[in-house]
Amino acid sequence: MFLSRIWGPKPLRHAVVTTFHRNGYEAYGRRSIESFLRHWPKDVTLFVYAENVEVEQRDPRLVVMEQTASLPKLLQFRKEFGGNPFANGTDPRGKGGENNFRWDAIRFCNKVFAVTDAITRTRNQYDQLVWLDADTVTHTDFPLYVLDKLAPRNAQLSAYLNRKSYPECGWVGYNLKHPKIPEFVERFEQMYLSGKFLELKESHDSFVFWHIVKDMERNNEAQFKYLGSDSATGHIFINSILGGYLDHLKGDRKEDGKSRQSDLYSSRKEKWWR
Ligand SMILES: [Mn+2]
Repeated sequence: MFLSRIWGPKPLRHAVVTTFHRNGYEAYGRRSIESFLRHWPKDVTLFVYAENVEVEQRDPRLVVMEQTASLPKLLQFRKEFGGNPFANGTDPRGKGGENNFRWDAIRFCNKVFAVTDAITRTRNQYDQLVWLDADTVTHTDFPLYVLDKLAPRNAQLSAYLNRKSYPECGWVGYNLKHPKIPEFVERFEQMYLSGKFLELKESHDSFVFWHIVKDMERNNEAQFKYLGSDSATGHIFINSILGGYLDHLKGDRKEDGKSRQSDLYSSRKEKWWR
């Protein structure tokens, strides 16, 4: 045990990042942070970009940043596209109607600019940065070895929950030591800032992420680690290894504080799910 600590591979250093606004903090963010502090390994840091809300928890593992002061590119994007209906839920091709999340770049770009800023900020001190949606609850102690196992390694730039269509980006692990990570950051930001998102079939963060990583994979710029399944549809997060430790309260599950039994592909043994 001690010898492997001395002579074995250096343990990975992990950080986590999330964001929420005032209502999000009250509805799920507060609980998400509390459950993180209770159940995650003691040396994992949580970075939070908080929009117009004071986070009440205090902990050495919790770093809270004020969103608008920290993310000038997010403000720039909102200023430029805030009044554009095609960045606010309207299908630029006129087929998908209005108020559809698929074309709501303004709503989901918070995640994009928070994660790109966090990658840049944490790149020198950590090995893996995990994007974790704030509408998640950690229900069971999350062991460090599982976090290590989930992490992208070597040529893998990211580890994500793939499924039949665009991935589930409630959890995305980034390999901060990958040589192409600064380029990924640049591409993710520029897809939005340049207006190129308007040319894609959909423009929420998960679709744009998918577009970039598939392109990088095709061009042999990077490899990826698949945490989901290409044949899976629906609620892949809680049906993956992550469901043993976390729940993801998608949509109206936020009101129940828990996902539904019918969200599970097959029954899970953990106490949370019984
Ligand atoms: Mn979510």
